[in-house]
Amino acid sequence: TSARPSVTAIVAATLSNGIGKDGGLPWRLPGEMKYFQKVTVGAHPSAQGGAASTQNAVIMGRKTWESIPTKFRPLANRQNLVVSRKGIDVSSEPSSSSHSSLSEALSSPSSSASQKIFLIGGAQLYSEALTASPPMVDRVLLTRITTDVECDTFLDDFTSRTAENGEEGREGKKVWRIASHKELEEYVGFEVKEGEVEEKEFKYRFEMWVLA
Ligand code: FOL
Repeated sequence: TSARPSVTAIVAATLSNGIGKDGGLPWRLPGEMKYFQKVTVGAHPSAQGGAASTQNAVIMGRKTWESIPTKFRPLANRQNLVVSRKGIDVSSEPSSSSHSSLSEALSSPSSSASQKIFLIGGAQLYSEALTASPPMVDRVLLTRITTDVECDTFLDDFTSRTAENGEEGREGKKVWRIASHKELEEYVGFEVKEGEVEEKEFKYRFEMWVLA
């Protein structure tokens, strides 16, 4: 009967909801990756190297864990929770733990002790969390990549489940709405470029969606 923790998904997706290709990201965008790092570590300077309980948690599936370059793994200054049905041996990794399901990860002490909890992928976990009723995430930090690029892995199309699309009505059923840029900045705790960002041959914009 413990309360569901508030969980934020963070993801970069094309207009076709493409998020991955060949087991990795379809692009290399250092500026966008810096945004991911800054958001998930937290603007709070004391989070850097601070006690585990003052850090944020990042929850990810086993394939996403394996997709992170070994030199960046575990993601620094964050509690890393890896979901794998079979279990994965992360016992030699600092700040890392293995969990048999998303709900098990969410109810673990490393989540409860964390400041903010981020779901960082991949497609299987995003889909499980977004299609559950009620959804297991109540906020999505979506970087919308408006340049077309080939992908073989896709995000559940949660943004079409809005009041405008007739998903409302039934009492208490929550729908997704896009937050204002100011709300996004208040949530992440730092200034974020508004509107179209250009990096290499790509264009994207930072969005936040909330369940309301
Ligand atoms: N969300 C967003 N907005 N962009 C992403 O690229 C993204 N990627 C994932 C999940 N959510 C995302 C999953 N994939 C690293 C690599 C892959 C990855 C997530 C993180 C990674 O190496 N991160 C380092 C930064 C490394 C660098 O500076 O290049 C980190 O410390 O966060």
